[in-house]
Amino acid sequence: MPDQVSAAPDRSTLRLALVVGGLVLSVLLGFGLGRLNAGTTTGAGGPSVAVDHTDPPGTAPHNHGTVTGNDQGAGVEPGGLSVSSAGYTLAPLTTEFPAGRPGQLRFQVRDVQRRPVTRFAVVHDKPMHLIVVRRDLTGYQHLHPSMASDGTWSVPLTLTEAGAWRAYADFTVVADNGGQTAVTLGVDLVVPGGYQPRPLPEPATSTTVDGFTVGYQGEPQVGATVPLTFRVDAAGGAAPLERYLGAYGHLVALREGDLGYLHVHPEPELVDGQVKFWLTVPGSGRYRLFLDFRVKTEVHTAEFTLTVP
Ligand SMILES: [Cu+2]
Repeated sequence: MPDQVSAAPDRSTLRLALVVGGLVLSVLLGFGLGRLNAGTTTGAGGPSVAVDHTDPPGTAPHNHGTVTGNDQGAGVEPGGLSVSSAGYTLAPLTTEFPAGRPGQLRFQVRDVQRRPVTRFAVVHDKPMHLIVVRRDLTGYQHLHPSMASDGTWSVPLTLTEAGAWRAYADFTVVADNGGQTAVTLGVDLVVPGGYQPRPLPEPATSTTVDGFTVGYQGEPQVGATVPLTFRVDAAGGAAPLERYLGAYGHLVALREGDLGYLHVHPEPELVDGQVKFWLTVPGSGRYRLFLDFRVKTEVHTAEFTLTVP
């Protein structure tokens, strides 16, 4: 699998392992924690949930690229809150888009010497995952830009309505020594015009999209890693889910208020036909969940509002 481009554990992984058990477990979320923790406990059972407060914000939740095939990682902060983290800076070439007109988002990831980065690890089938959402959490898009040899990424992008939008670049850099650093950086894009923000929909554990009914079970709570199990039904019963980007589902949670970014991945196989994630939320509040799933080669996104008490 492309996920397995990652080689030996890197320094941050080892550091995570070293601090296990010693530090506060006010964990954010884990990637694939289910492989380490068979139960519904606080997630103290594996190195992936160790929290190192010296980690640069935004890096720890995205260590899924650093361990072979394991998607391990957890962090103390959501990603995407900063344009610069772990020595890498997200540099968009344009940030203004006309409402509803097809455009092109171009950007580079630059290192501390301001050189464009050109070596990225393939994680979940892609070297770059780009999430775009308006600041009222509408208009979600999950895109995969392509990179020119000079390190400039580009992707067609249409921002339908006026307002401030958030773009997240979720990637893993490969350093000259082979070490890998997973980072999610965020930057605002702007669409001039009259902004009509929409209120966040009421919390619900079931929704419909493109003729599918999607629901989940599980009760996320602060400081605990809990399972979240999604079921997708079509008219005739359970929908035949297909792998998309190497997994049966991709879940992004965005926090209301600061748009902190949590990217969670499921267990590698379906569980009773359902997609099972392990989620740890950083604090109480409201989140918008975006579940990408694929049926008959088409990708759909189900959205839920989640309130964490
Ligand atoms: Cu992606």
